[in-house]
Amino acid sequence: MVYFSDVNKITFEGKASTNPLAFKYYNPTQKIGDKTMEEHLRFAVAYWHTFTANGTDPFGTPTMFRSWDRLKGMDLAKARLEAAFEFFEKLDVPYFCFHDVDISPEGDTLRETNKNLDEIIGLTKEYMKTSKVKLLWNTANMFSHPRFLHGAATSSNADVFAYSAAKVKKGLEVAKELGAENYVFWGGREGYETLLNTDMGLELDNLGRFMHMAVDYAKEIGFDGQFLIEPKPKEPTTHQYDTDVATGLAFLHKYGLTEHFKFNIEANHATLAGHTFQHELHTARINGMLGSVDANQGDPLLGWDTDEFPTDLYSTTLAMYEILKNGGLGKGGLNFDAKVRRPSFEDADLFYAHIAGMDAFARGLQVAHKLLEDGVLENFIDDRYSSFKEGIGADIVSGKADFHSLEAYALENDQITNKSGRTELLKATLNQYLIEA
Ligand code: XUL
Ligand code: CO
Repeated sequence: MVYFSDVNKITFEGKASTNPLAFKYYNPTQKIGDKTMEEHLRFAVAYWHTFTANGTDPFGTPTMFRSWDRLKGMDLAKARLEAAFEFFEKLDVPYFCFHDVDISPEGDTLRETNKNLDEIIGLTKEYMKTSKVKLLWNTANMFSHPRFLHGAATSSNADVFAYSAAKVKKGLEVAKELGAENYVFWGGREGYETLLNTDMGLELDNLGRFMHMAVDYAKEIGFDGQFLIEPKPKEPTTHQYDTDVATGLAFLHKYGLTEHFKFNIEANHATLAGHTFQHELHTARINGMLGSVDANQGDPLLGWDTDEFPTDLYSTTLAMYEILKNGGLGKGGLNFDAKVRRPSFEDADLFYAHIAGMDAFARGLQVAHKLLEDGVLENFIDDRYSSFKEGIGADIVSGKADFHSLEAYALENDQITNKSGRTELLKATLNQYLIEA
């Protein structure tokens, strides 16, 4: 059946278009440098926000009633899947992402849950045969069900650790079956509320053990997708263990896991951690750990994870700048971990929201490419650090200098001159590029 009968395939019409159901900047076949926009951006639709969310918030009941919502259980899951593939094709996205429970209902037992999942994954595989859409990543939801109230791999209850292992084992089998390019670990309730009842050392050791088991099992079944950790500082727990990229890196180093993981950076998680989106992408990039992106944005006035569609050009431009500097995202992509606002309850809003996000990143890509082509920031930064290219600076970088030679140098050169950092000039130049590039 057809679910979005009012919408035809979304095409690129260019910036002069007034058609709300058309791309103004995202032109999948347009080349930017050596790759097409589609290859650079690798957009993915998030199953949970687009096909299962219903507008519920802590103060109100659902506002969104989709045509498939009249069904229940497996019938609902099957209808959603059909609607999802229609949506992917009309939006012309190359990827999608899901949690196990978004795509298939939980049963009364783990056996029944797995049986449901097998049936839905079989159907998904059929749809994927005739569609160009591929699985960017899947993951296990180990935060919604009450059994996870103390966490999953960091629960105080070993039975929950075992259950979680079974969920991720199944998730990796699904990833292999559907040819997922990545597998994501967002530590939904891996954290704590109070140290009055928490053995943080044991919980983190257990998380390290859990990740090693996952790595071993992926190897055993021959799943060669990229493992991704998605940092977030808080919500739902007060202290999420994978706080930000730097904290995640320390965890991976401590438990000897760095070679098996990269990061999935979410914009709204970055800002919740008190960082910019660019900071998190940059930190991952300079450590060779930038894997994928959950493309959304937060509301600077609200202190929680609002998961809005990304429309802030400043942020998408600087994000694409980091991604281009990274040489692309490899197996990763830009997943819209974003939901339409509660009053945007009509089906058409799902399209408008994705078009807004895709155009914002396409434009960001164009501007970032031009900035790099012209060496605007590169040349400035290169010059700013030029003192490390010769003389005493070169000695510092090469390891030739020590405190003795540096003291001798400083005693002869204590009349230091500095150069301006030119923050305002650079911001004005960035604005020029945003407006005109
Ligand atoms: C939650 C979040 C998740 C992960 C996948 O804040 O971002 O949806 O992306 O579990
Ligand atoms: Co996310």
